[in-house]
Amino acid sequence: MASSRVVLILLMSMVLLSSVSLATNHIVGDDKGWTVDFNYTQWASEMVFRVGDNLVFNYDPSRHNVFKVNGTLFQSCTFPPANEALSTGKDTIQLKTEGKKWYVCGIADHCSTRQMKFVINVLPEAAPAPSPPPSSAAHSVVSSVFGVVMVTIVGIAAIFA
Ligand SMILES: *[C@@H]1O[C@H](CO)[C@@H](O)[C@H](O)[C@H]1NC(C)=O
Ligand SMILES: *[C@@H]1O[C@H](CO)[C@@H](O)[C@H](O)[C@H]1NC(C)=O
Ligand SMILES: [Cu+2]
Repeated sequence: MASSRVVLILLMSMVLLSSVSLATNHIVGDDKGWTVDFNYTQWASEMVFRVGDNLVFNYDPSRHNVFKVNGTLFQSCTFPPANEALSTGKDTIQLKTEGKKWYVCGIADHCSTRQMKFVINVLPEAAPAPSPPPSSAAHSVVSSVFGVVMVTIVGIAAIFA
């Protein structure tokens, strides 16, 4: 009796949480970070990028930088002006629009021969269940807060059930 109620509550919580859009932080290169001779093409092929997600570049700023480029510059490993590089060593880029985005390192031959380049395809924000509403920051916050509040209420109900 008690345990079937707990299972039901867990299922309800999962349904609620699945309708909440959560932004993901994609750590480029995972534990390796942004460095030479890591296959970022492979890394990027293993994940789904959505509007609202973040790309996080962790690297040694004395050795690497980050340029967002277009497809033409990407193919030829040519770079925008140096002052347009990200170069703090810990750069977060929010993915604000759908479509292809290209990233390279602009130092030495890291793009052309050391694999410091990758392309991603950003998909629309995960739509909350029934009708896909226009995406806005306010909406995500409201639905997140709603989900958390509901799960909390359900959890409290479980304790007193
Ligand atoms: C990186 O991974 C991709 C996808 O798995 C593969 O096609 C490519 O050959 C790899 N590049 C290198 C230099 O190993
Ligand atoms: C890519 O950017 C370069 C430099 O800003 C520009 O000259 C070129 O036309 C762009 N190519 C495309 C396909 O947008
Ligand atoms: Cu580099």
